[in-house]
Amino acid sequence: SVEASIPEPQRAAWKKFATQPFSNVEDFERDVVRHVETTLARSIFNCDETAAYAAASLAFRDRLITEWNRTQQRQTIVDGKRVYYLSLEFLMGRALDNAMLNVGLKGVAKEGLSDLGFRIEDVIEQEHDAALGNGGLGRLAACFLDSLASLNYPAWGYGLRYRYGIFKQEIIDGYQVEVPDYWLDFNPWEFPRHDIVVDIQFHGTTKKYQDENGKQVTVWEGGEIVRAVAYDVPIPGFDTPSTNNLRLWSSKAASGEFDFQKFNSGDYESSVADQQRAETISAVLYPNDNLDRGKELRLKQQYFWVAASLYDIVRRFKKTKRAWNQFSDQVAIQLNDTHPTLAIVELQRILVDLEGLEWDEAWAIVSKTFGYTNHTVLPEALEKWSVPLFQSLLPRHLQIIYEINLYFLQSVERKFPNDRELLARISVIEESQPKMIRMAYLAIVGSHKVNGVAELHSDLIRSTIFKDFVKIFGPDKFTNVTNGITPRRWLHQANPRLSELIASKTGGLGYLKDLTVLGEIEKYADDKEFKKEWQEIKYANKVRLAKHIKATTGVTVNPSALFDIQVKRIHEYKRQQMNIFGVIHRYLTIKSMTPEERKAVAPRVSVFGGKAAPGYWMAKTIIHLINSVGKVINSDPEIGDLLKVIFLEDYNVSKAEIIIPASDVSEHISTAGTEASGTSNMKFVLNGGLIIGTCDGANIEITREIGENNIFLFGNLAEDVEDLRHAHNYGEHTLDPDLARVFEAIKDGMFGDAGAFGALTGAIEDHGDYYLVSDDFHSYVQTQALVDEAYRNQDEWLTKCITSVARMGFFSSDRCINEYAESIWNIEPLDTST
Ligand code: B1H
Ligand code: IMP
Repeated sequence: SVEASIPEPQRAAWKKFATQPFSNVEDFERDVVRHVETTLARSIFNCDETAAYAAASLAFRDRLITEWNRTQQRQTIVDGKRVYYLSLEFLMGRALDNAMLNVGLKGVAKEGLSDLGFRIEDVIEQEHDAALGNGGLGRLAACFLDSLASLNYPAWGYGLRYRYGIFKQEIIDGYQVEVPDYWLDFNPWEFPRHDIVVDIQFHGTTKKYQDENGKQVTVWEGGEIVRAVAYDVPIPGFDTPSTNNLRLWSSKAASGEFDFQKFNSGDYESSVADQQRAETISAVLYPNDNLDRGKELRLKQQYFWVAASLYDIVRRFKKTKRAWNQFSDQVAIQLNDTHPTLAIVELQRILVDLEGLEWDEAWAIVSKTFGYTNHTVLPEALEKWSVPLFQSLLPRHLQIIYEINLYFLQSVERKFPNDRELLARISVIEESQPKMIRMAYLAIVGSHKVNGVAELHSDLIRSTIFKDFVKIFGPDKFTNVTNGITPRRWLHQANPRLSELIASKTGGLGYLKDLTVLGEIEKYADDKEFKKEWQEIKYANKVRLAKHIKATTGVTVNPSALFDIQVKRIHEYKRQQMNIFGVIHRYLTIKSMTPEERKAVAPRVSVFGGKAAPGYWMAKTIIHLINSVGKVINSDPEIGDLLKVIFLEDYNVSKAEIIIPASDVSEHISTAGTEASGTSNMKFVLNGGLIIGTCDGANIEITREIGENNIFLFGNLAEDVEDLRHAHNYGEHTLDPDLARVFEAIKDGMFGDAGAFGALTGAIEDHGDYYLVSDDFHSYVQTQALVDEAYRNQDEWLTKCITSVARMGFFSSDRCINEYAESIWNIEPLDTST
C-alpha cells in the first residue's frame, strides 16, 4: 500500500473534487477558455494563435498529468522493477500533436478549436520543437520513450534540461550560420519540481581514515556545490492510460540566489558570478554528432546529470526498504552510449563510501544493474577523458576507476597469464601523454550486457573495437538490438492520409500497436484502386513539400518530378559530397545532350538538409557547395524542370515530418561499416519511399525484410573497406573518370570561386579518400540511372513501394523495446486495467 499524506476522514473531499480531465468537445473548450483567461491572463480581445496553442497544450497537460499521477501510483503499488534510460539527448520535436493522437482526442480538439475560432493545423504550427539532441541518437531516445509508455513498461528517462537546444541553422549566401535556440521562454510541457533538488559536488579532496570498527573509509570533501532541480515532462503512451516521466535536470547555484554579503559590499559582479557559473552547466547542448571533443564543461554536464539521476534512483529504491542485494531486481539502467558511463562509478561510490558496503559486494550489484548501448565505431567519436582533468574535477571517481581497472586487469591476468600486450590493449587507462580514460571500456567492464544497434554494427564491434573483450567476457555479454522507430509519430502523425488508408484495409488503427499487421496490405500491391489512392497521397505529400520549398527558398519545383532526398547531419562519412558530385555529373550529362535527347530525361528534384557541427569545417564546405551548385542549376534556362537542387534550411524533427512522406527516393549512402544503423532509412520506407543505399547499418536488414528487388543497393562492402584504404595510401589511387570530369567543372569555376571547394576535392584526390567516394562513384551513378528507369514505370514502382511498406513491421521501436525488456532489462509491462 502507498502512504497517503491526507488522513482518512478528509480523503472523501479529495475524491469528490478529483480532477476530471476533459474527454468531450464542450469540456475541452471550457478548459481552453479557462487557461486563456486565468493561466495566460488573456481574453477574447487578444487571444492569438500562440495563446490558443498555449491554452490547448495546457488543457492536454492537465489530462496527461492526471494519468501521469495514476501511472506513478500504479508503479509504486506494484513495486516491481523499473528501467531508467539515461541519455544526454532527447530529440522530442513537437508535443501537442503527439499528445492529441496518443490520447486519442485529436478529433475533439479539432472541433473544439474550430468552435473557438482556430484551425488546428495553425495551432499545432505554433509549437517550438524541443530539440535537445543532435540527430539519430537523440531521436532514438525519443522513440524509445514513446514505445516504453505505449507498451506500459515502468520506465523513466533521465536527461539534462538544456536552456539552448541544438542551434537553428540559417543559410546566408550559401553558408551555414548558427543561431541560438532559446526555447524555454514558454514551455507548457514541463513541470518544475522545485522540491526535488540534489546538491552535486565537484573538485575538492579525498581523505582516507579508519572508522571505529577499524574499517578503511574514504571521504570526499570540499570543492564546489551545484544544485540540480528536476523538471518533469509527461510522456503519454498511445492508446493506453500509461503516462511515463522524462526527468530533466537544470543547474543552479546551491546557495540560492547570490551572495548578499558580496552584493552589499558593492562587489556586484562576483556576487552573480557563482550563480552564472552554476547555471552554465545545463546551458547548452554540445552540437557535435559522432564526435568527442573532450571539453571540461561537457564532463561537468555528464557528472551533474548522472549524479542527480542516481541520487533519485537510489532514493526511490531505499523507500522500498529492501536489502541492497535486491537492487538489480528493482533497477535496470541503460546507458545511451558512453556519455553516462560515470553512473557506474557513482553507484559504486554511493554503495562503498556512503552506504558502507564491501567493494566486491557493491561491484556485484553495480555490474548487474547496467546495460551499455554502443552507437558508433568511428574512432573520433569514442569518448576519452584525460586523467589530470578527472583528478581535478572528480578526484574520488578517479580513484574508483583505478581500482575497478586494477581488479579487472588482475582477473584478466589470471585468465590469460603473461600477455602484457593484451593488458595494455584492454586497460581502461590508456598509457598516453597525458593518460586517458577509455569510457567505452569502462562501460563494458561495468555492464552486464553490451549491444550494438544493427546486425552489421553489432558484428563489427565484436570483431574490431571490442574484440579482446569478447575473448575475456565470452560472446554472451555482447548482443544486438536493431533500432526501430515509432510508427505513431513517423506514420500516423506525419502522414495521416496514408495511415488512414492503411487503417481502412487492416481493420483500424490497431496496426500502430502491432506493426507486423502491415503485412495485410501486401495483397493490395497489385490492386488498381488501392494503388491509385496510394499514388494520390504521395502526390499530395509532394505538393505540401513543394509549397514549403517555395515558401522557404523561393524555388518552384514540379511535384511530378522524382523527389530524391538526403536529410541528416552533414558528415563526411554520410557522404553528402558524393550525392552533390552525382548531381553535378547529372547536370553535365544533360548539358551535353541535344534538345531531342533531353526529352527522354526523367525530371528530378534533389533535396538536401541537415546541420553541420559549428566547428566542422569540411561539413560546412559541403553545405556551401550544395548551395552554390543549386544556384547555378536552378537558374539555368536550358535545364528547367529537368533538375532542381534544394537545400532546406534548419532540418529538424517537425520538418522531417513534412519532408519524409514526400520522398520517392532517399539516400543512405554512408561508407560501408560507418553508419551504425541509421533510423531515417526506416522512416522513409515506412512512408512509401524507396532507398538508394550502401550495404551499411540497418539498410542490410531493411533489404532482408523488404526484398532486394525493392531497394537500390550499390558500392563496396564493409569487409573490403580496410584493404581499399590501404591501397589508397600505398598503391595508386586513380580517380574515377566521371568524378574527374566533375572535379574539372568545379575547378573551372562553374559553381563560383573554385578555391572554396579545394578541400573537398583534395580530400579525395590527394589525401587518401578515406570515405571511398571515388571507389563507389561509378556504382552510385549507375544505380541512380536504374532509379530513373524504374521510376518511369509508375505501376511497378507503386508495387515496390506498397510491398516495402507491408514488410516494414520489424522496424517498430515497440519490437526493439520488447527485445531490450526481455534480453537486457528483465522487466514486464504493467497491467493498466486496475
Ligand atoms: C550516433 C552518435 C553520437 N552514434 C557522440 N553516435 C555524440 C556520438 O555528442 N556526442 O558526443 C553524439 C552522437 N550518434 C548515431 O546513433 C549513429 O550514427 C546512427 O547510425 C544510429 O542510427 C543512431 C542511433 O543508434
Ligand atoms: P539519420 O542519420 O538519417 O538516420 O537520422 C536519424 C533521425 O534523426 C532523423 O530521422 C531525424 O528524426 C533526426 N535527425 C537527423 N538529423 C537531424 C538534424 O540535423 N536535426 C534534427 N533531427 C535530425
